[in-house]
Amino acid sequence: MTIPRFITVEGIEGAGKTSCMDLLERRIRERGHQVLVTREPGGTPMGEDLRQLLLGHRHDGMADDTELLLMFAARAEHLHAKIEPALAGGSWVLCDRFTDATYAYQGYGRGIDLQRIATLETWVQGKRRPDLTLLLDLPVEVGLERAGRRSTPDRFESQALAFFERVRRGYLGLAAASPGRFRVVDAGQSLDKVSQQVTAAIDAFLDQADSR
Ligand code: Z5A
Repeated sequence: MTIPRFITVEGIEGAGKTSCMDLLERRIRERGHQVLVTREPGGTPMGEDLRQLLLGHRHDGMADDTELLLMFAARAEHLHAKIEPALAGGSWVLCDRFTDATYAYQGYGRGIDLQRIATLETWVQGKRRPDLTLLLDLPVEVGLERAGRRSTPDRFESQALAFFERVRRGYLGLAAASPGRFRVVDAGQSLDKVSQQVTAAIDAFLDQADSR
């Protein structure tokens, strides 16, 4: 029997993915499991190079299809070099963003046909899908305000508010379409309250996995 061990974290900018990832990693390790912590775009030397191309301002006018294909190129390498070997070796995998981000940003945000994304998803991933996805949901203005406090905006953070509204709605639509896989966390609350929701979600998932 295959044990579900592939967990992803999603959300708009400033949703609090960093603290959520730390908490998830801790809870998984406390149960005695090995866990690979990784991110997209990135996770491999080539993926991190592609991340710089995608997030930096050197290619501000990049075509939407180029952006989409680079996301999947980085993902193909990531699956091949890290994710699949880790899962095959019995490790859990905790990934900061995955293909739901492609649907949300390139699909709902940029307006690329979702069917084209689905075709690439099957091509690159075969049957591989996350087993659990935590969606940190919060109002766009709150997320951007939190993210903006930190640094100069990257190529995505420079998008207009309406773009992020579409991304947020896209994420919520994806979660509604796959309620068995998604847990939606109200990330607009205090860090303590967000942590409580994340803890409840991962503990329930670990209980289920450990009882198999
Ligand atoms: N992207 C894409 O378009 N398509 C794809 O397929 C993939 C990705 C995979 C990089 O992702 C970009 O790639 C991303 C989508 C695109 N777009 N952007 N930008 P990323 O995940 O690396 O970048 P990010 O979303 O910008 O990460 P982020 O801004 O670091 O978000 P975060 O990790 O969710 O935020 P955080 O660092 O955890 O928190 C932000 C600040 O808020 C920080 O100061 C915290 O201390 C504070 N914070 C967090 N939680 C709270 C609460 N609850 N209350 C108060 N303050 C808080």
